Amino acid sequence: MLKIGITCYPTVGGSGIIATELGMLMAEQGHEIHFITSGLPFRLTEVSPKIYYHEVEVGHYPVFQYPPYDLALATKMAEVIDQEKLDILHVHYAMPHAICAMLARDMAEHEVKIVTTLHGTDITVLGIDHTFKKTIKHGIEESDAVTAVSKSLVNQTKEMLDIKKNISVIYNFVNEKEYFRRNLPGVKEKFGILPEDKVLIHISNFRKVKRVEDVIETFHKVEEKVQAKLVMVGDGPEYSNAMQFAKELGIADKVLFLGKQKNISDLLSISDLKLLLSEKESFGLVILEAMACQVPAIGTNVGGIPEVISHNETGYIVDPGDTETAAAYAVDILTNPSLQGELSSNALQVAREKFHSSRIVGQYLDTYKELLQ
Ligand code: GMT
Repeated sequence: MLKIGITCYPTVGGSGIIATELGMLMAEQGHEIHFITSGLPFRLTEVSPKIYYHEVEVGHYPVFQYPPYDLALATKMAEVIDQEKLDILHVHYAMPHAICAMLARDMAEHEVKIVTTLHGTDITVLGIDHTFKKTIKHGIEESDAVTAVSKSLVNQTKEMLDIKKNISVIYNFVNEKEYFRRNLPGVKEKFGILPEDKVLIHISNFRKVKRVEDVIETFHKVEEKVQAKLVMVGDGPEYSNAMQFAKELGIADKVLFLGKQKNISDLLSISDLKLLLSEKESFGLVILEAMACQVPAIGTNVGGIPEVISHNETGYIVDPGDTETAAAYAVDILTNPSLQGELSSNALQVAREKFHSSRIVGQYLDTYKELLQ
């Protein structure tokens, strides 16, 4: 039985989901899990005697121009390492969590090993900002073990930050108890979707990198040939531009903007096709969530997406911005039930084999055990 500290961004986002689900699954196996975060991780739904939550509180003293969150986190990490005698402190995101963990390791008396998981935006966005380049590189090089969620992210990290240290690939996973296709009669109707409408779905935080306008443009080309609706889930900076764009194209009545939603697997269960047309994506957890619900996906040829979608087997890969090809593939899938059936069952099989939670959790546990030998 290991004692494991976990730090992640507790708000909505793939990295927070992975960190929390990982903690809950390891707790089920008898490990003791200590979440050290600024807020209760939003996916932490399980009540378990093996799961503890240590909140990082930042005092607001008038003398500080900016609240020192990073130092408060490092202090809390050091306290938990010593009080709970942690074996492992697993941080998700190098910035700033790996750096805080280094400081905590220095301050603590009890010996702990630091594992850092890279999720993407810390490298693809912050890594190119010179202010943080050295800090991120230091956090990675001084971690006892580093993992990344795709081969593409490993290569990108090594190249951009000139890192020689070994970074292992541990893919993302989904909680199979939550993500499976349900038979939900009546749900389509509740959203004003006709039973015969095909449903395309996009889920993201609507950042610029997600290219949500391409999703809408692709859908526009699809709905000219196929009776369909587009369900847009999530919220973020591009949300209102996306709504405006759908209006300009005259398809506002066919695009449902649902904002942030909790029951993603219910929405996936009424969907026929997932679109993720980002310009940067280290993995694309939403694709895997779709695959687990038997929804094939069309994704772009960037980052880790081609490691998640097998072209021609579980969906299709297109170049970023190529909405013409994306739409042509979508029409193929939506008008050919046997193709759709084949892609859907392949998607489920790959989600259950290559990305099965027990396999991935096992790989993280092996990483910890290797460090503790
Ligand atoms: O994509 C985002 O903006 C959110 C970010 C996060 O913190 O969750 O996602 C990153 O981590 C996910 C979990 O590993 C990956 O599935 C996403 O591909 C990755 N996003 C990017 O690389 C842009």
